[in-house]
Amino acid sequence: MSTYVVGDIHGNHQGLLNLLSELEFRPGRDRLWCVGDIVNRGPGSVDCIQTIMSLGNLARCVMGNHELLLLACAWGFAETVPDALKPVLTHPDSRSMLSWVRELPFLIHDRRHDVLVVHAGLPPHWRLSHARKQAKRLRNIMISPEGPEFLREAFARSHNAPERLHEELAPLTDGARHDDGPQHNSGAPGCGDNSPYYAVHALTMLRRCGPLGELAVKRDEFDGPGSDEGLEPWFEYPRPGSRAKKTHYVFGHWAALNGVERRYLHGLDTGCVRGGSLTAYEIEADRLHQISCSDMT
Ligand SMILES: [Mn+2]
Repeated sequence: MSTYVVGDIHGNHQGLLNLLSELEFRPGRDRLWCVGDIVNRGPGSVDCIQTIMSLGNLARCVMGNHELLLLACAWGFAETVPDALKPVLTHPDSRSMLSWVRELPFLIHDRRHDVLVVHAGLPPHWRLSHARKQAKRLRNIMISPEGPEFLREAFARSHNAPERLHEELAPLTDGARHDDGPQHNSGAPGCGDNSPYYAVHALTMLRRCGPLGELAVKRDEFDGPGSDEGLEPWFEYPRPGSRAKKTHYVFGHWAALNGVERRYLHGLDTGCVRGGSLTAYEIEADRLHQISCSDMT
């Protein structure tokens, strides 16, 4: 059995099929994990979801910001509904696809190989145990009746008022040691590290940040190299408790980097929907696979 973690697919279903064929992927034996953003942009969002769902328990996917956008569209509070997501919303099987998306975890940790999969990143000051706790809590909120209201508020903070995002979500310096309560305090200002709004932003949107997870003020600046003074990519900082541990971090979301490959760091977004390539990390073999998508756009 092999486990392949696939980078941001973004509705490029043909790319996914080509990659699976290149990997000689064996449904029913091999495992397919995804870093999220399987939908939107490309024309094959429905097919991508259905192909991955069809693998049953051998497929796992973490929540990406575009999966959250899909839910926001379905729940009626997205500012605009992207054309590429409309076929999911109007499909006869839309209900089962949307409930599958709603239940996606925000983080996967394979203890056996010590591989952690997240869509965007982990704030540098979070211990792995804290990240796991935050991710679990987010998933519990999302599948609860409060899920839509939570996401609406998360979008409002993250998208509409970035200056508030910065003020309200700047984490407390000792935040990583907080014990999390069972409820989320929606509407509570300044809740720092215990804010699920900070956590959802970090796990699904983070690129550059400060050493204590401070976020950039303007969203538009997240992507540009060197545009956030004093802010480094989240993975450049030392992480507490990680000196002796050799956790492999696998992430997507940052196509502008065109992939990151270091000993314990695997950035898999290589822009497959924009004519780049689609990349997979094979966990057991600790190696990358890549196919070109340049003839598919
Ligand atoms: Mn993304």
